[in-house]
Amino acid sequence: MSQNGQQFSGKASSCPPHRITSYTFSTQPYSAHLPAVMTDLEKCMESLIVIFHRYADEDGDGRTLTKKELKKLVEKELPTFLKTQQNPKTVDLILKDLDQNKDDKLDFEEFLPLVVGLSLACDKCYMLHQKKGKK
Ligand SMILES: [Ca+2]
Ligand SMILES: [Ca+2]
Repeated sequence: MSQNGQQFSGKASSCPPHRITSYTFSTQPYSAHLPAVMTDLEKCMESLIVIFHRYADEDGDGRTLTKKELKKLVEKELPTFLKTQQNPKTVDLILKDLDQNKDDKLDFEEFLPLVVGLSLACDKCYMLHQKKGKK
């Protein structure tokens, strides 16, 4: 792992203003004392990171997803989402949409809105489903 506090703080300063800056994030607690039992949410966060790097590491640069890596990630990890998209250029559109610094790659911060957006959509379905169930 090449993650360290210094790298993170260097990156944070270049963050667009809409990103979270009001908290102090440190990579220390998680790498220093991994809890014996992780909560569900912690497991989700870990999964996100692990999955991102599983695909991002393929070209030797684990910090970013190239279009090829992103395509593979979406195909393998989000097949249902991909099926609902009729557009064969879906991956191009995702990349164009999320690539804030226009380097044709997605770093982890740029990748997260995809997961957040899909989670929001899923939550709406979940709520609808629950409402239907109650009736
Ligand atoms: Ca990569
Ligand atoms: Ca980028």
